Amino acid sequence: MANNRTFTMIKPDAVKNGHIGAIFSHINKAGFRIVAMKYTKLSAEKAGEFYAVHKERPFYGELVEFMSSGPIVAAILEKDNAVADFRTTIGATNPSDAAEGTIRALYATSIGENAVHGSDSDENAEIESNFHFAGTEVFA
Ligand code: 3AN
Repeated sequence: MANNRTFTMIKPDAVKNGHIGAIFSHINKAGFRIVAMKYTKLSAEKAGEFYAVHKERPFYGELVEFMSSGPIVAAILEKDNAVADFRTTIGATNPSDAAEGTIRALYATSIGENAVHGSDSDENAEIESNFHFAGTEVFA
């Protein structure tokens, strides 16, 4: 994937708290275009697979349980410098460290339930996009 796309999920906490619309509005205002989107729910098995890189971390079980606890929205976003710019738009992993006005500062409740996912590299953006959207149409 070129450096103009990233992958995001609106996590179960933000969906449950009614923030889907506000978060996508924020994403659009930050200059990203949505090129694929899906309202779905991860099984524990699928969530475990998605977060396999964190398998050895102490919070892995909690993370898998949370990410499979309710519906999510998965999306592919397009913008120049998408991965880095989206990480800036969402803010730090822990909402109490997230810069003012970022999505996590506005909508996250804790380090574990932090409202949104954003890919951390072009390579992972491609892997994560394929995880959710392989075989479905992505609009340019
Ligand atoms: P980010 O999502 O900002 O890239 P990572 O990759 O370090 O952060 O962590 C992946 C996910 O794991 C986070 N979005 C968060 O939901 C969860 N997580 C990270 N650190 C902790 C922690 N100390 N306790 C509970 N959950 C955590």
